[in-house]
Amino acid sequence: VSIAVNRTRSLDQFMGKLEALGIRIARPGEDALFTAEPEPSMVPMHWKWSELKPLFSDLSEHLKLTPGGARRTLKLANPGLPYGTTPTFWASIQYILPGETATAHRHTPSAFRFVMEGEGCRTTVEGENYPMNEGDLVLTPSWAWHDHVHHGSGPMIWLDVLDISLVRSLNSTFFQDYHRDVQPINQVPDRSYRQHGSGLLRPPGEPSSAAVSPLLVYPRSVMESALSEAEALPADPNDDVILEYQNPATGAAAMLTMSLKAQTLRPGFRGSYHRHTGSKVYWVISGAGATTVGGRRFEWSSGDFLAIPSWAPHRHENPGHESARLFRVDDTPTLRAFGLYREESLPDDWTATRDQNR
Ligand code: GTQ
Ligand code: FE2
Repeated sequence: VSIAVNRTRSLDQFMGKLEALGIRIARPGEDALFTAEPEPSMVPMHWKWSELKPLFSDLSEHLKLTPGGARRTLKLANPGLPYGTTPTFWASIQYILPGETATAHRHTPSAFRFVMEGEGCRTTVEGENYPMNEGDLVLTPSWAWHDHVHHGSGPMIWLDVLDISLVRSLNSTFFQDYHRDVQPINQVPDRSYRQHGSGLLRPPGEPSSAAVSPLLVYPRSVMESALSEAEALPADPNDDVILEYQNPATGAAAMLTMSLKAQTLRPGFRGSYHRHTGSKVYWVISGAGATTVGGRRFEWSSGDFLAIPSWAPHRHENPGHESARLFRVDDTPTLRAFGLYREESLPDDWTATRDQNR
């Protein structure tokens, strides 16, 4: 809805006066306050593992890990955004070599790591020390001290995601370096897992009232057995077999701003077209398949990343003969917190009935 404003000299003078006062009025031809539907500037992206993997040897030449909290990462950038993989988060791939240390620091953006390749690295979060092995998820809550120390024998590669575009747009970034390279490790080094790791039983007493998950690590074996149990449930029409990593104390998403999910697309699965508000990134744990976003079909395989903007119609398929497993991060907890989450299913022929301007 645009307001008719006649452009005259007296209007130009009036607007000049307003500008000096820090005031604006509707101007001829300017963008309306509202769009009928989300019109994201973020574009769908597909990063292929075959193109990413060869970058790491050059990256480690150019970027040395030094004290001061630096990290060696490839950041997945979106050409439609000035900052971030999506409007709410940055996804990066962290690469760390045997003997290296990513020194201790803390920041208000929350983070998680999902281990892609390698073994033998350990991360310390608020004094709790956890191994990082393939398929493990480790949380770094807001303002928690964290460092990563690699004593293994080969390179380690993991997915890091921080809700940093959201925190930055809210002007709420704080950062501190720890006074030493690494934190001392607590007497019980993996307390959160020992207390809450079963997800079924916990030490007696009042449940934790904190909204932040009391559990810092979600091992691969638990994710895999939960997904295989879920295969006997009715399939999800969009996502086949899908589970969300939860805060075991509340049943809510494991993080406040982002939802982390693991899913299996069984052979022959063809999902429905649908769309929802909020942005998401997939990492292909194993297998291969295809996702159509808008009118574009992305054929992905093990190790690839896919980013899908808000409200873009999309559907997943696994035309092959083996299961595909995906890890996904989206910002639905943020959207839900503000009452902005919406989703809808679309008919298979939605392209025939709707504008094709995506
Ligand atoms: O490992 O602490 O990808 O602080 C970006 C910022 C990783 C980390 C990133 C970070 C980290
Ligand atoms: Fe960090």
